[in-house]
Amino acid sequence: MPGSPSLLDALRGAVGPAHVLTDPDVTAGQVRDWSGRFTGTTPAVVRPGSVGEVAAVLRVCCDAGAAVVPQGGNTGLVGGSVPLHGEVLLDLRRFDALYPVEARAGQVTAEAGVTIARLHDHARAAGWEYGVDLSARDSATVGGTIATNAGGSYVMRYGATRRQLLGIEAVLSDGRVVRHLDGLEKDNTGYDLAGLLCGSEGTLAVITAARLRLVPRPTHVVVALLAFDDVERALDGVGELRRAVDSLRAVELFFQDGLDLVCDRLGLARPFARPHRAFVLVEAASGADPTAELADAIEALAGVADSAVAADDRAARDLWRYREGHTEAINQLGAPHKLDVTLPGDQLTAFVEEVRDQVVARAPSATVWLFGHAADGNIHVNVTGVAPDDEGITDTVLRLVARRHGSISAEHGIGTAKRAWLSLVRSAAEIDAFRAIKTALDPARVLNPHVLLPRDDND
Ligand code: FAD
Ligand code: 2HG
Ligand code: ZN
Repeated sequence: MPGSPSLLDALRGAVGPAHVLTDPDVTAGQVRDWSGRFTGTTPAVVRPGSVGEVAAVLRVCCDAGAAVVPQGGNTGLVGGSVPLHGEVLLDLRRFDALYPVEARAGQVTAEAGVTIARLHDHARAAGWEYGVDLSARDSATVGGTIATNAGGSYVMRYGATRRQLLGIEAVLSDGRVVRHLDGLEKDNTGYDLAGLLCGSEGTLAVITAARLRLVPRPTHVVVALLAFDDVERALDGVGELRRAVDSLRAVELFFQDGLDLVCDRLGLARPFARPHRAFVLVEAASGADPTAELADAIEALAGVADSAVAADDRAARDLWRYREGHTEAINQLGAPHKLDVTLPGDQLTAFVEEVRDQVVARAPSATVWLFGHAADGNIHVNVTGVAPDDEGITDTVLRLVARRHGSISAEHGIGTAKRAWLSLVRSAAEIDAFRAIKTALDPARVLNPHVLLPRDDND
């Protein structure tokens, strides 16, 4: 039984008493998610330090009928990394080994608990770069970003996490280990287990290490912020920049209300003298200076009301802060509802106009914040001023998205927050196939049994 002395004793036997934490004051930060919307309880946070220890913990939990939630940096935003049903919490951060960059192949092997910031530093020191970046980089881990197939700001150029993944080491729910870390670019030997585990949100296996592809480190990076007084013009500008600027690697979008909030909450100066309707932040990166190419493309755009180009790294970081500061600034207003959606390009403007109206029509106390990765059609809809358990907000937003043929998760995953809506975008046959995979790899439903798949009779 979860929490029983025999379970705790067996867990202590598996990883050593120092790595089984039961004091609620000590585990408080790990049972609550980053946004503050989801809080659970756990009999124990367990911190294995080797593949053998992960296997032992899973066998103990399997025998005791105790479910397990794997956790990395706990920056996930869909309630998938916290024990909402009293599960054992498996903290993977002791898996922190980072191996030398393999220069011939442009690859590296990293353990699951390595943070994305550390991975970046490591790759850069060897003249390479890791193609996934996100503002949670100081906490988010290799394992967590694989489990969620994290996106971030450079997807338009390098793809999401799955595209970086060449191999994986993981522990299955019965304790058996799958390991395929040789990093062969060409390797057609059966099912792509790494690709399957990527985006599986801790429901199929515990990821312990990965072989990752690196990209050449650009020597020149230019960042610019463009202001528009019309959303359609801003989005047309995104398409035009993608066509004209080869070296583009990020195109981000936000609005005046979000910019005001970020400036007020984080104490930043406003970038322009007067307010504008929409802002597009662009980053170009290359082995040759892309400044002239970017400046020419901006000059040719219709509807640019104002612009700022960063003259150095510090100024570039300051411009990024206006975009990356949104999550932190919004959280200061209270636990938000977060819906990370993608829309087809021709639906974005209409969606941006209607989603605010429809959410406020449903919940008059709500404030809607919109920002996102414009090049990917990925809008982050954040809603504050409503109760954390008001599921009508999720329902309103996700139904609008489905009606416009979008996706209900661009990059954060389904977690517990959106599992009831998966059938809006996945057919019964697809969900049956998901369940068959889950049952094959985790028949005892030990791993994150309340995440991703819609509720069924076993819940
Ligand atoms: P956790 O939050 O600990 O876990 C996330 C999920 O993965 C859970 O379901 C968990 O059970 C599972 N999991 C974790 N580790 C393992 C493992 N080793 N094996 C198996 N399952 C595991 N996401 C984006 O995609 N793009 C962004 O731009 C982005 N920006 C963000 C900015 C901020 C400020 C914050 C707070 C979050 C942001 N996120 C973003 C969301 C989050 O950072 C990502 O989902 C990230 O991939 C989570 O990594 P983590 O290590 O924190 O995982
Ligand atoms: C981002 O793009 C992250 O900044 C977080 O995906 C989005 O806070 C959010 O909703
Ligand atoms: Zn994002």
